[in-house]
Amino acid sequence: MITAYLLTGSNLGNREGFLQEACTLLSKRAGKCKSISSLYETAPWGKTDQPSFLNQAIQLETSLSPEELLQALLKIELELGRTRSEKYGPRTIDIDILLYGNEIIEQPQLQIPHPQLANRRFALLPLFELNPQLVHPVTGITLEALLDQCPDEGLVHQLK
Ligand code: PH2
Ligand code: MG
Ligand code: MG
Repeated sequence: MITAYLLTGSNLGNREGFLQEACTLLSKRAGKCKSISSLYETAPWGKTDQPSFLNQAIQLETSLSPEELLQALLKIELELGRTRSEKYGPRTIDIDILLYGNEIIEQPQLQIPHPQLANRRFALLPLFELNPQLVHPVTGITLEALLDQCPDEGLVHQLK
């Protein structure tokens, strides 16, 4: 069993409903959701002229390989109405792998840790809520220091 950390996000339709559905489907197909962060209302990052996001981090205990996990996430995204048109554009659901144990994976379709993790306060804060002890597997920098150094000044508001 490996502990992976995922980030779900939605900025279209019933955002909270999509995040909940994603959790339900993850529990059925990908492993056990050991802990789930608060919901965070977050300013859109990368492409700012779109609705704000709800984001949530999930600690998942999984026996799937990273590639199997990615395939399971993509399938859930499709089932929840995800379409891909523009980079960083609006979506009903996005499920990203932030960390998979301490593994480092550099493939065209799969990069772990998530390559933008250190640049995204909307990912770092929910992750910090779940496990403040985490260390970035590539740089060895603690999550706390990553948050201190994070250049992203977008709003990240903890809801519930
Ligand atoms: N995801 C993106 C692009 N921008 N902004 C926020 N606040 N939250 C996201 O999950 C997000 C984003 C691409 O995956
Ligand atoms: Mg994403
Ligand atoms: Mg994604």
